[in-house]
Amino acid sequence: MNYRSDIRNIAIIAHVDHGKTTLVDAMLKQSKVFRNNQVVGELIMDQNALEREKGITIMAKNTAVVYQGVKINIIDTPGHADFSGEVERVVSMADGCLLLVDSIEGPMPQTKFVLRLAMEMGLKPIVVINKVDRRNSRIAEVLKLTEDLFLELAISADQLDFPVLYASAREGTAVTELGMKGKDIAPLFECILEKVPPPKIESGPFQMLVSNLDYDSHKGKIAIGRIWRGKVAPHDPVVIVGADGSVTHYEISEVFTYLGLKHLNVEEAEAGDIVAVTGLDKVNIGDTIASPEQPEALPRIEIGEPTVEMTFGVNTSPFAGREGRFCTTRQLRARLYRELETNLSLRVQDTDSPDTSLVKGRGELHLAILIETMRREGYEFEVSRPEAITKIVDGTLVEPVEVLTIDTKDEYIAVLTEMLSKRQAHLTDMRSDGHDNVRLVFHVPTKGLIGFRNTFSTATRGESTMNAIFLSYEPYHGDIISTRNGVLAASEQGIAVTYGLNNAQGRGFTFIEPGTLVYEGMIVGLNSRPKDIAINVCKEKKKTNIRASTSDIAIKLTPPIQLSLEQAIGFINNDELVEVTPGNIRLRKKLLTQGQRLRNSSSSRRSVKKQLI
Ligand SMILES: Nc1nc2c(ncn2[C@@H]2O[C@H](COP(=O)(O)OP(=O)(O)OP(=O)(O)O)[C@@H](O)[C@H]2O)c(=O)[nH]1
Ligand SMILES: [Mg+2]
Repeated sequence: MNYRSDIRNIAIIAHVDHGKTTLVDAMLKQSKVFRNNQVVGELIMDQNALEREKGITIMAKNTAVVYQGVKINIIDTPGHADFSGEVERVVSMADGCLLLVDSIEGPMPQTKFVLRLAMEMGLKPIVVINKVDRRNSRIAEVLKLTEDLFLELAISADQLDFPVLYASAREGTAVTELGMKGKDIAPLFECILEKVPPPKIESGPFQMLVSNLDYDSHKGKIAIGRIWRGKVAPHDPVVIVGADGSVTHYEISEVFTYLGLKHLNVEEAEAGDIVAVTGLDKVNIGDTIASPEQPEALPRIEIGEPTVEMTFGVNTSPFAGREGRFCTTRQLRARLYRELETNLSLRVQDTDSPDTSLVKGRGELHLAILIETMRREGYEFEVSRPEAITKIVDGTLVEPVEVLTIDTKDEYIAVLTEMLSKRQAHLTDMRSDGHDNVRLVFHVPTKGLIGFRNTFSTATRGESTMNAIFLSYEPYHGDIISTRNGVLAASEQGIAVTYGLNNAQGRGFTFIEPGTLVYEGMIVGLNSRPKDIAINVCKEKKKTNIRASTSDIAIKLTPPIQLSLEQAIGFINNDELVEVTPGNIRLRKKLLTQGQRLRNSSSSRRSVKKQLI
């Protein structure tokens, strides 16, 4: 077996926000892949608009730098648990990983998840304790906790022998000994060159596993992956071995490798390298591209199952078709099925209704990102409340349960514990740092977490963080009764005015500004009581000839609560929908008129009575 000493392949893995993308910035900047006057900014790899807005990585991406003549292929991965499928998809390309751990937060549940994955793949780990510049960092303790995690997860003894670096990704420095003054990121490069094994090369006919897909309007589909065997060059004949074992013949158009943010056209690429190839319009992630001489498939990538589902349906509101470019069932279905090509942990299923598809993902955020992406592309549709996915295992109904980690202040312990116990959570750990900060760990069914983030932020005044990650399937714990109040639903179509909204504010909170177009059954606010009520927010003040003493006093409305998309999908109940268009996010009752809603509730009461008899 030969090795390629001129290449190293590494994946950067960690819990969300521990500084992976910032560390990639530091590596790119130091390796001078940019022109001197090029303005590159921060979080360079987070190029997607939603990534930039939310400040998180959503998709795994490749880049590369050259250090002392050695090319280091780098795979940046997302840390949010909802995007774990991205990590599962790409780690097999690497031989080593940088496990980042925040110097204050320490190892988190997602740190454990990604480290386990890396261990199973046999990657050589390098631990990077990051953000050592932060005041209050507790480096020694965090290192000890990280070592404990390795003891728990290591599969072989040599995995316990890992180097540790201390970095400030933001300042672009890393050192090998605590207390040393950091100068640059070179110690990290040195460590990668020394400790990460160079890729093995198998000689023989070409073979590559497709780990990612990209699109280019001129070049078409771009298949990205690692070459495991042989070489590839433009115009080579190849076959694609598909999921069902089918073999399709193609010719490669172009071959690219990575350097910084550039794709470099190359004449030839060889085993051990990570490349992008074009010309294969039917290729999918997980397929093997191979020489026709030896068309053998590599093991397909295994991706964890989705845990939440919601329906995506054609927009049925009275305003349907006004704002979207793509509004039909056919366009919506085609878009959802296209998403499956790259979004591996997503599932789409047809339902009894031809206008509605069931979409399953790894969490509320996973689905919310898809909804936001589609709405920006010009799609218009309606979605239902997310539900946890239950299934029957050995005759028993089971549901997903998650580990919820909350970092908060002592004063919020009581309120959080009470809120969560209503959601069937139980506390499994509580640690205080003696300075008013506390970490609470709960086990909670996924259904109990839906919509929890909204109430969590309000209850802790935005001063706390929460992270949840799938733990296991457990026997169904029973339904959770919604504790949300009723809604204020518009009673007729028109334009909301101050007078009408002021009346609504007498009943609860409102969600819309004066001047907003509303339709009957659209949710315009939250009632302060449990029942829904219909209210006419378009009602103007009656004009009279008599001058009342108060008539000159202008009505001052309380500013409305404006729900973001994620808040909206966490807010609605089962008999409600979120209408999503490029211009608006509206909440609505499924049944629009009050008459329909009353009939429905009395008929459902009758059917319950019947069951009881
Ligand atoms: N003080 C300090 N802040 C840092 C450091 N590294 C990263 N940060 C900050 O931490 C935040 C998260 O950094 P990212 O690089 O986006 O983290 P990430 O791990 O890529 O996050 P995801 O991709 O969403 O999982 C940003 O505000 C960074 O500026 C560091 O070394 N010191
Ligand atoms: Mg990132």
